[in-house]
Amino acid sequence: MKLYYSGNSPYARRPRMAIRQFDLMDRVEEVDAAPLAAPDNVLKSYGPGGKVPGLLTDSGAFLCETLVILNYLDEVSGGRLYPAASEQRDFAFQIEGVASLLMEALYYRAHENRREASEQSPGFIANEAGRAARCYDAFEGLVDQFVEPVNMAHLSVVASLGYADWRHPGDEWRTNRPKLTAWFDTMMQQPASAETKPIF
Ligand SMILES: N[C@@H](CCC(=O)N[C@@H](CS)C(=O)NCC(=O)O)C(=O)O
Repeated sequence: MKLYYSGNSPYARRPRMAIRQFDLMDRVEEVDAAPLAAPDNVLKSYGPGGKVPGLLTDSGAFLCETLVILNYLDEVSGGRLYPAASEQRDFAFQIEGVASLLMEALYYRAHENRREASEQSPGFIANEAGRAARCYDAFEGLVDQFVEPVNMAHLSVVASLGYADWRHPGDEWRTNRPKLTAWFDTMMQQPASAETKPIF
């Protein structure tokens, strides 16, 4: 299998963390697909999206969308990415859903921020900033329940918060969120987090 990624992509970071945390390094080869904007980028030959992450399976299917890829890797790993017990599994999916929507809110706000001032929508930026703040608060409220062993939802939270550090330092998500801050610092000591953190 081949996992197409680009260096600082927060979305691609999630399957990259998964293959490290859940011992899939010998099953999945990582391929750096940058620069994504190149007209002849290989991703466009595999499907219409042209985005990372993308997973080329051993049967030749090309999977796009982070959550689809993580679901596939969970199967490949024999169910190691998420808890087996239904209550814990449901909770992990709840957390991962919030991590995903946080990442999306951060991603589109970052793009909006980079547009010419005359093209920006202050309303859009404020709405997405508010959504992100609610996600940070939700995690601060739930982090006591992020118990060992590490699962994919935990890694997705780390990826989203790491992306906030890179693209939205002004959010200062650590302020008044001491439990989330301490948990994040501990998680960053794990190889899956440390080896994939964005460089900026
Ligand atoms: N919904 C997608 C989003 C993936 C995404 O937006 N990836 C960005 C990099 S972080 C990308 O490939 N951008 C290239 C482009 O927009 O052409 C997912 O969950 O995987």
